Order: sequence, then C-alpha cells, then structure tokens
Amino acid sequence: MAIPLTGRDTSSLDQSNPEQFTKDSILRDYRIAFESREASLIGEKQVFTGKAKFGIFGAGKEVAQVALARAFRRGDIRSGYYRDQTLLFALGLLTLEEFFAQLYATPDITLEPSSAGRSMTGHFSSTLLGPDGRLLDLTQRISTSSDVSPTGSQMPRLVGLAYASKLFREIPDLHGLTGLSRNGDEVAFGTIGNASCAEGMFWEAVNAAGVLGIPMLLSIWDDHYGISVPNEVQITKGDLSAVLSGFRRTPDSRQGYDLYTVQGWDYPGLCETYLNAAEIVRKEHVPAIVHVTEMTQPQGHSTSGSHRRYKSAERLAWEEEHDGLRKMRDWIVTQGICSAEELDKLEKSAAAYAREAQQSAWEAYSAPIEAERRTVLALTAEVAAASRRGAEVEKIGQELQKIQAPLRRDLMASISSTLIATAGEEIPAARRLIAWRGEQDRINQERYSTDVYSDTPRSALKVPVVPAVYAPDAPEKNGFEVINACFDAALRHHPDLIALGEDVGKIGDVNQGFAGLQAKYGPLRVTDTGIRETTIMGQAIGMAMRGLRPVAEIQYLDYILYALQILSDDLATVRWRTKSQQAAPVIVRTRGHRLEGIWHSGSLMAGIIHLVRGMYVCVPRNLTQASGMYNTLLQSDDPAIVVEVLNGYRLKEKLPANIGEMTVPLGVPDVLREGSHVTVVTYGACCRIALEAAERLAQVGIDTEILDVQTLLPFDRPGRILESLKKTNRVLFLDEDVPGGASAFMLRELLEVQGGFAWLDAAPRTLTGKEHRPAYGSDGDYWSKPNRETVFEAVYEMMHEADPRRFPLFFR
Ligand SMILES: Cc1ncc(C[n+]2csc(CCOP(=O)(O)OP(=O)(O)O)c2C)c(N)n1
Repeated sequence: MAIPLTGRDTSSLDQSNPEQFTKDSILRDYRIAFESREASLIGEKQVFTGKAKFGIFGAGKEVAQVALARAFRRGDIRSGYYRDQTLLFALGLLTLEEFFAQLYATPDITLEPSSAGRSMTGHFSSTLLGPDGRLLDLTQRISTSSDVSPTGSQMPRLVGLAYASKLFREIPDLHGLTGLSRNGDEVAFGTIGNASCAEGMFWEAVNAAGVLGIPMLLSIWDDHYGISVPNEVQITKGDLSAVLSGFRRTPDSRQGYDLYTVQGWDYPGLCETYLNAAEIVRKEHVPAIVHVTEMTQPQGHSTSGSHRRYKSAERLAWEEEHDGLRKMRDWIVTQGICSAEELDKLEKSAAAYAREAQQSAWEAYSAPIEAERRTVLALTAEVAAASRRGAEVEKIGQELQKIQAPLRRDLMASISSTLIATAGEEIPAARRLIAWRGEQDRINQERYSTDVYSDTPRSALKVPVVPAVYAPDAPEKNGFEVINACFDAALRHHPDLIALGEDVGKIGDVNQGFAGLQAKYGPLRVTDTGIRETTIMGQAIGMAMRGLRPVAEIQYLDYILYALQILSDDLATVRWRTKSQQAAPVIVRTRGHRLEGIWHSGSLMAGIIHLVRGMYVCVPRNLTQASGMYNTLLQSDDPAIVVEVLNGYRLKEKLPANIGEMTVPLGVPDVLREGSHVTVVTYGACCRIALEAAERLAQVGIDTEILDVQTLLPFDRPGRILESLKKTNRVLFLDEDVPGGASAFMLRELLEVQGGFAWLDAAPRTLTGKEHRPAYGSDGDYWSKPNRETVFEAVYEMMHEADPRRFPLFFR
C-alpha cells in the first residue's frame, strides 16, 4: 500500500516502481540511513584506534540521500563528493564492506572497487568500462563518475555528463548508440557542499548548465559550514537560495533553473521534491538545483579535528535536535508506519550488520599482510640463525612482530634493516629475502602505479602508422586549410566527434580550422561555448566518460591555465585513480608558442607536462603533423593535448591526399635534417627556426642534425635522440619555455632515461625563452625567445669549444 507523504500520494509520480512509499520501502530507507550512520561512527573509531589513516564521513546527510536515491533511474549518473556514502549505499553502488575497504586503503579492485586503494575514503566510483576497455551498457545501470578531493571540481564534469544527454537526444546520428543512452533521458545528478559553492567553478558550471539547458539535478548539502567557516563568510547574504534565485527560469525565459529549497531532516518533503524535480529535469531537459538546508554534521568535518572548536553550544544542541535520523524516526512513528519497538529492533540489527561489515573488511584487508609478515619473520629468523649478528637481526624481527596493525611498508623497512645489519655476509636466507622483496615491489607497482595511460588494444601507442601520401601535384595550402580538411574528414568518419570551444562554431575557430564545418555538420557537432575554460574541459570530460569523442578547444595556450587544475586533478587522473574502471579520452586542442605579446605567445610546456601525466602532450611543428596526431588520437582511448603552432596557420603546406587517414605515431621524433656535428632537439615553432639556423651553420662548415620530438608525453620511445648523440656527441635542447622548463625535462630524458651521458663530448646545452613572459612586438619577441641568430651562435659556440682553431669566435 502506498503511504501518503505530505498529504499527497506521491506514488503516482513513479508508476514504474509500485514499491514506492510502501512501509517496506520507507523502512528500507531508514535502515540504509541508519547503517550508514553506524558506518560513520565505526569508521571514526577505526581512525582513532590507528587502523585507518583518515576519516571523512556522511553523517548528517543520510536522510536527504535516501530520498535522492529514489529519483535515480537506470542510465543516470552522479558527480559528487565525499559526503555521499548513503546515496551510494541506497543506489546499490557501494556495500558496507567496500566502504570500510576504502577506509583501510585496501589495494584490491575486487574488494575496493572505487579506486583499488588509490583514493582516500569517501571517493566513490563505479565501473564504466569492461575488461576490454570499452564502455559497458550504461543504460542498464546507475553509475557514478569518480570523485576527486578539490572542492567544486565535481562541477565541470557534471556539466559534461548532463550535456551528453542533450547530444544523445538532439543529434539524430547518435540515436543508434543504444548502449550509451536512451534518447537522452538520463539525468546527471550532482552533489556539492554549501561552502564549496564559493568556488569560481561552481558559478561557472551553474551558468554553463543554465545556458545549455541540460538534464542536471544538483543538490547542495548545506550544513552551514565549510570546515569551520560559516555561510556568512562563504556566500553573499549567507544564503545560497537567495543568490541563486536569479537563475530561476520564468515563464517567458527559455533558459534557467528550477530551484527548490527543502530541509535536510524532512524525509517526506525531500522525497517529494526529488521525485518532482527529477521528472521535470528528465522530460524537459531543464536543470534544477535542490538546496537542502538545515543539515547537520554530527561528527564535525573529518577526523582531523573536533567541531567543538568552532560550533557554539547552541549550534551543537540545535544540530542534535535536527538530526535527520532522529526526525525520520519520529516521522515514521507518528505516521503509524511502524512502532518504536520495531524501529529499535531494526536499529539493533542494522548496527550489528555494520559492525560485521567492518570486521569482515578488516579481515580481508589485514589477513594478506599478516601472512606476508609471517613470511618476513620466518626468513628473518633464518637470517638471524646464520648471521654473525644474529642477536641484532633477531631484535629486528621482534620489533616487526610487535607492530599492532602492520603496513606493508613496515615489512619493507624491517627487511632493509636486516639487510643492512648483515651487509657483507653471504647468507642464503638473506638472498631469499631480497628475492621476496623484489617480488613484492613488482606486486606493489601493479597495485599503485599502473593505468596511468591506457593499455587496452586502443592505446594511442598501438594505433597503426599511416604515413602521409602526396599526389604528384599535391596542392600547397594554408596551414588552416590543412587542419580544416582533417577535421572535415574526422567529423565525417566519427559521428560521435563533437568539437566545442570559444568561437569554434559559427566562425569555425579564430584561425578557421573548423570554418564551414558547423554549416555542414550542425550546431551541436561544431559548437560555440561561452568563455569558460574550466567547464569547457569539464563538459568534454563528462561527454567522453559517456562515450562521446570531444575535441575541446582552449583558444590560446596561455589560457590553458584556467583549465589546468581540472585537467590535472580530474582528467589526467581518471584512468589511474579508478584503475581503468573509467576513462575520458578527451582531445584538448589549443594553439600556442609564438605570436604577439605576453598572453598570446606563451609556451608554458613544462608547467603543463608536469601536471598532466596521464594525458599525452603533442607539440606538432605544422598542421599536417597536427592532423596526423588528431587522427591517431581519435582511434585511441587516451586523453591528450595538442598544441598547434599559432603562427603556422598562414604558412603553406602540401596537402596529403590521405589527410583523413594519415596518422602520426606518438613519441617518435622526426629527423628534420641529418648532420654529424651537433644534435639540436626541439619541437613546435622552434623547428623552423632551427632549420633556418642550420642553413647558416652549414655556410660555416657546421653540420647540424635536427630532431623534432613531436610529442613531449610520451617522449622519444625509440631513443632516436640517443642514436643521434652517438653520431654527434653534442646536443642542444631548444624551445620557447622558461630556462629549466621543458628543455630540462628533455635533457633529463636523454641523460638519465636513455643513458646519454656516456656519449657526450661536450656539456649538453639548453637554449630557451627568457624567464619572463614574452614582451610585445616583434622586437620584444626577438629578445624574449630563441631566434635564428641565437641558435646559430649557441651551436657555433659548442663547435668552437671543440675546435677553437677551426671555429674561431668571430661574433664576440
Ligand atoms: C580546492 C580545495 N580547497 C580546500 C580544500 C580543503 N577542504 C576540504 S573540504 C572543505 C570544506 C568543504 O565544505 P563544504 O563544501 O560545505 O562541504 P562539507 O564538507 O561541509 O560537506 C575544505 C576547505 C579542498 N579539498 N579543496
């Protein structure tokens, strides 16, 4: 029998679920909420007793989350944050054992499916990819994208997850992708804390979703604080509903939000709100925000410190009185749904269940480590028996034995102590200890360091190489026309390719790479966005997670800084932090290096490559090479950044006959000029400068070999720079980054990774931009960046050092 909630029988809201608001379903909600609370309390104790390192729990948010779970349907997806354990329990995406497994950092994907122990507690995720790396049928499951810690960073991705539904509904060519969407009926559910709404990207995302008109339902869990800082210090007027009200849609506005405010302890009100809101979002593709107020945080922010430091006695008393569980319990009893005694029994059994889950998760986590400790202890005892320093080694074993809840690192430290104590002795058991440790290193490498990049059959590194083919009368085209032809072919071959960015649509980007393609493929395939780099990237991340192939543009390389945080924290880590349960093969397109002035000439390559490991970084020298890289990436499941050469769009290039098929392998340098005296290693716009300098060097008898690395990540996989160095024994790294930037990265690759040190006859050199930003104007550029003359002189000086008589210094 359906139970009326707030005077109205809401069961009619969801005919597909006859169980809605029966006694059983309400008690199930209560039980999940109660178990979740118990899990929080037990979890806290695990930290305080030293079994877990850190705890951040969802206590106080339970009731809203069981209500929210009722609005989810298969195909829906979440982007949220660390308070959402109850939602995950209610959706069946997380068990209590898995919750505790993550608390203990259990490095086993079968026990801790969110991240295999790579993410801290409360960072949830579900499996989106099959073992072959391809997306599962997302329409058959509720999913969650993988959480990150930086406050607000779930928002850009949320925009993309919701935007995908709009594309699936509105682009006819996507209707056949039935495993990805059911006519775009999926809602992307977001959650965020009240204080995180003070972040810029929150407002950027809210604005973007309002403009786009997408099925996004965002819940704000408002417990009045962000750690210790109250709403009055976070938000204008201290009231999110008030400041968000300008986003509310009106009868005469096409854009805007439905806004709801509901109290976090009001179970029936929450259920009604969520079912109503989600239905409208799903049907009409109008975004909605549910501001859940009067929430509590009975455990304080985290295990790092007590909330008594910043909450008054009145506030603490108020929180106790407005505890959602307590209020829900009262409501159940006063509605006559069941008796207090029945609830007592339910609570007792729920508490016991939570305890059992904790114990079983602890056992599963600790048993293998205990077994490993036994192995180490046995080997250590053998070493002690055979060693001249047996007593010392025995003591090391005893210390290891004493540790209450040992970690694997304790075992490693103990082994190291034993080996140091017995240095110089030849003990067979010590050799076995070394072998055992080596095997553990291999196992732990697999546990913690795999899946940075794709290793599926679609890895970008496995895409077959298709060289460019030129007709005898191949036309000379402007660079922008070459890339335009590439994108035209790509849009034709890949119906799931979506190009987006500032000015990408109507004018086909500021350099016309997409000129005419919006008219040809439609405004959703080639699309303009607002000026909002962070959410352009987030839009792409969400779309890619749901199976689309975004080419998302940052108009100029310098502005990638606005998006670098989300690229670094979210996109670059998706695959690694989920151990390949999720991926987002976004292609970031941008243009940079040389043009005019501080913010249109940057080449901040080291900043980028050090922050986006997990993405590939392509630095093509011209638009033909760029086309080949796009063609490679579009066949792969890796995310990447392609930095086109800004001053290359109006230079002539021969158009390959197979511009739509040619591929450029990643991580394979091109030898642009062969030579025997000095190797110059460079990329991007510097390639042309190096070639010009080489012409001049040839006039004075210096034979320069020039290598274009083509991609910084991955870097020179076949070791071509080393091969060149073996011939020339001299190397100059040339780029436009700051001194010690990407040039130092390349140098380290050659010296340390490739072992180039032994082949050097002269000190290796770097020639880079200055440490300041490039000054304006052509003269400013000349004295800010390497140029033909400085390259000439740097190479000449190297030859002068080698043979001063043959190469006298004539220019200084
Ligand atoms: C970018 C960033 N800044 C600071 C932090 C540290 N931090 C973690 S949670 C938090 C408070 C968040 O409060 P709120 O959004 O209200 O969520 P709640 O934890 O109260 O649910 C802060 C400052 C962070 N994780 N990320």
